[in-house]
Amino acid sequence: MCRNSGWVDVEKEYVGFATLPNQVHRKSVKKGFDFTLMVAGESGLGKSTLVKSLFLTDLYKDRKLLNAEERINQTVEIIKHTVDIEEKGVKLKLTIVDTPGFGDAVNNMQSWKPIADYIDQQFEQYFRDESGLNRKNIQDNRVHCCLYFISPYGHGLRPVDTEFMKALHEKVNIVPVIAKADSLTPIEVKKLKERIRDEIELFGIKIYQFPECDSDEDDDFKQQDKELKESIPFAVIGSNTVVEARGQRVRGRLYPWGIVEVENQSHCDFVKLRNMLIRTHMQDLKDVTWDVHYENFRARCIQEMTRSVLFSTSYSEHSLNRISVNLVCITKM
Ligand SMILES: Nc1nc2c(ncn2[C@@H]2O[C@H](COP(=O)(O)OP(=O)(O)OP(=O)(O)O)[C@@H](O)[C@H]2O)c(=O)[nH]1
Ligand SMILES: [Mg+2]
Repeated sequence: MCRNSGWVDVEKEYVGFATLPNQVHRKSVKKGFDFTLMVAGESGLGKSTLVKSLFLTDLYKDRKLLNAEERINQTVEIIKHTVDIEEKGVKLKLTIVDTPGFGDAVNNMQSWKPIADYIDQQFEQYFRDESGLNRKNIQDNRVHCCLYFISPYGHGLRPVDTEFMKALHEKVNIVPVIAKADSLTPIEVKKLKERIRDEIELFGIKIYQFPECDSDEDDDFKQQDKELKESIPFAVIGSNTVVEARGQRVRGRLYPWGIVEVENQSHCDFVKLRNMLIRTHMQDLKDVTWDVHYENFRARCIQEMTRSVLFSTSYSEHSLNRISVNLVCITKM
């Protein structure tokens, strides 16, 4: 490097790699982000309403409402919606995977199966694409988070909830939510949350764990992080209507006795959930999907492939041995 080049003196203090975060930032913004959110749970708990409220987009314009008869015969059908959202020049390709009708069938104990298969299929597709020739333009459809809706009317988890979560906890980040929290008083919400948390532990269900807060974070952040962890399962309310409350137009539900505001933190945890999904933990949800769930899937695939190769090799060796034994017998005859 030339001493006269003008930037050498500066070089001692500033080589330039401090710009790396900016370079990464620019590149990511240019590329855009993607996030896949799945909603699952019993039918009618407000899944579609909530995702629409979360992302302020009408994902369900073309929805065909099923009549009562169709609902009874309805099997779990998975619908994928993709929307491109842009905010301050940052593009987000958001995919919502809705699982309507879950819990409608007479035997609900296998309702998790098509959902588990769907998640596996996305992993499988990615695994195949990743091992293929054109790895640059892989369409990544892996599910990063599954909001699991729990009924507010029960006394905790139902068998179908535990079955579902246990079948999926090794495949996807499960975030449990108490649906239609406006049907519960604050004390009931508190009790139900405690009960659900206890049952999650009792049944060994591994829901999404928020990462530990760094010790050098400021106190405000630590407090927020603590509150977030204590809010699990988030008690949510969804609404797609705008109502007038305290002189302001807000997203809420109008009842004869008053208004429930979706974005009022003293009414429900909607804002906490949205902040967690969008502002604070989107990248971590993606990282855990990559590093834990996809890695597990990949390891299982490779193990199976190795086993089948070994089996076919030993099988052919075994067959060869048998052939040579037969040949020896024939020649001896
Ligand atoms: N009280 C109350 N009602 C809600 C809430 N969210 C949605 N609803 C209502 O519940 C009904 C069902 O809502 P959906 O969003 O269609 O429920 P879903 O879980 O998507 O139902 P499926 O698609 O059949 O599985 C609608 O009448 C909604 O207006 C809520 O937070 N509180
Ligand atoms: Mg729905």
